[in-house]
Amino acid sequence: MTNIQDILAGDRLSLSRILSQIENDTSEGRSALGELFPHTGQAHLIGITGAPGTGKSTLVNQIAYHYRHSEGEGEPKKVAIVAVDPTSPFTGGAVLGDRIRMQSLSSDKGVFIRSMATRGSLGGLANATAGIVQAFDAAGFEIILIETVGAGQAEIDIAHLAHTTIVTEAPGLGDDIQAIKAGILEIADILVVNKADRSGVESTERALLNMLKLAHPVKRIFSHHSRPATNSPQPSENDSPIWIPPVLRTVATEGAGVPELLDAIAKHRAYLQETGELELRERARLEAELDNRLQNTLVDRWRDTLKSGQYEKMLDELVARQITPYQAVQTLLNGGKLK
Ligand SMILES: Nc1nc2c(ncn2[C@@H]2O[C@H](COP(=O)(O)OP(=O)(O)OP(=O)(O)O)[C@@H](O)[C@H]2O)c(=O)[nH]1
Ligand SMILES: [Mg+2]
Repeated sequence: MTNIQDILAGDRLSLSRILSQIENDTSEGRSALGELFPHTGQAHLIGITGAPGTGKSTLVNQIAYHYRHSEGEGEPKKVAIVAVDPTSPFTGGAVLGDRIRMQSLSSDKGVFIRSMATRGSLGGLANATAGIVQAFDAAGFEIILIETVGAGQAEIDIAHLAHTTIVTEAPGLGDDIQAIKAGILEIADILVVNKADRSGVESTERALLNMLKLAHPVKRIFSHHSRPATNSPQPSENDSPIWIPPVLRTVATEGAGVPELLDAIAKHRAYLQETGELELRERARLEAELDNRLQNTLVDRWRDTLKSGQYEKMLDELVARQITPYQAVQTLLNGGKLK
């Protein structure tokens, strides 16, 4: 059995073991989460999402490295990294890009890297990720970086886990920057144009700024124009500060721009705290998890009550246009009889 005290005390082996139990949603994992949960709520959760290949993993490694090595008061922060559905091996690019730094990460006891496989339902992945993040939080990791790929519902769900969401872009991924659609821009607290060593940075930056103007209310646009663009909270007309997502440049392979990125993260956290938004996000986050788990549990329970083939039969009838989707739902919920 897991010794919860060992995990709370930061024992890596116990933590690693329980992460697998949580990921597989076993009863041991569930009961451990039950004991760990009261110890959560301390970590700053940072989501990093963006199109494939924009350099998220490399950037995440650099962010972790800088949290471990930047000069600051006190001990360096403990950092956990959760890579959700990495399409390329997590450290692949980064190890090639910056061998020495990343070696120092993998031997650093203050860093824990966990890759998650995509399996099961969307909701399942979001729940498993939420559980993993809670375990890291309870184990005393102060910074938790969550990397997801793309702009699908899974990323949006997982982004809702985070306090600060960073969306990455890279020049040359086509003028079809629409790849990051308005949906993903809405969740962005910080926009990063990575691979700033490549040509086309300016046009990518410009495209992002234009999309920001479209995505944000008039008041924000006004404020954007009337003040120098900074990433600090800015007073709006009614004097409650508003956050304008800054657009930053990085070269993740070299670490350029990463200190400024850490700065923007700190400013965003301060903004969340000062405005009370942190509590609101915390509440929304837990509500999303509650909702998600409730839906999954209800649907699972209900599926268990279906006779085998009943669902498929209903789908066949639906495809054959014999019933409507609404009728199909009614029928399934009514034990197979059309009301
Ligand atoms: N020139 C340049 N290359 C970079 C930069 N950042 C990352 N790369 C390279 O881009 C490639 C992809 O980097 P990753 O960090 O794996 O990108 P990712 O977004 O995590 O990729 P997926 O997880 O597969 O979506 C690797 O070869 C990196 O070395 C950068 O700032 N400049
Ligand atoms: Mg990656």
